[in-house]
Amino acid sequence: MNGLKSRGALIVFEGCDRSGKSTQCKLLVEHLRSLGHKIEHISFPDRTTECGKVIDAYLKKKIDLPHETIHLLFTSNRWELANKMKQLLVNGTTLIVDRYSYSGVAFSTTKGLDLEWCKGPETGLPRPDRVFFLQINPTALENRGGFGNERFETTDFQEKVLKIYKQLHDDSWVYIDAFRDRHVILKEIADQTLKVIEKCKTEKLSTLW
Ligand code: DGP
Repeated sequence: MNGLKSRGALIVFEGCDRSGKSTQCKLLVEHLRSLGHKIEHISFPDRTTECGKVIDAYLKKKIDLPHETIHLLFTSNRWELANKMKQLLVNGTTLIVDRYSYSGVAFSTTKGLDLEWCKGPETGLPRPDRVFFLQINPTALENRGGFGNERFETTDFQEKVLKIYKQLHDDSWVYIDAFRDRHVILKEIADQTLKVIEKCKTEKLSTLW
């Protein structure tokens, strides 16, 4: 050891709505805990915080807000949890996070905001050690069920979001074919996550972007 305390890994799941992110997060959390790892599961947006309650009302179409305002609220929602995330990471807990800044930028850019402007307020948030991007053809999403009445839950919108996501990938990203059996997907993701956890132990946490 070089004197650094082992830190946890920041693992993020991204992908279009209904691509299976929440299911894979849950399965991965259970799997890693069963192996004895210290794991916390976080989902964005976290609808329980002060910003989260407004976001929830917006997504359920109870209120309307300018694109810029809701963008900044989604970002603030991540900042509300940023200190807690850093503390957990430096204390050796691995975080499995369902959506992150990439969703923030992809959804707002799809609505017409400038991509670089959208990235601005995300600057300084902890940088993921690995992003698993669950790939599925948005037209196949319609058959998965669960497309409800919330904002953005249309195939047309999701196809546009997908194009922006692809502009955001960096070397932390891995594309996962999400149109397979959930346990096959889990095995691929879990094998990679275990390697990332090992590699991060002695690496300093960095920040976006
Ligand atoms: P979810 O709870 O993961 O189903 O997300 C709810 C919806 O909000 C979904 O359509 C994706 C969208 N969303 C998630 N994060 C963000 C964000 O940071 N910014 C924007 N504009 N939309 C987001």
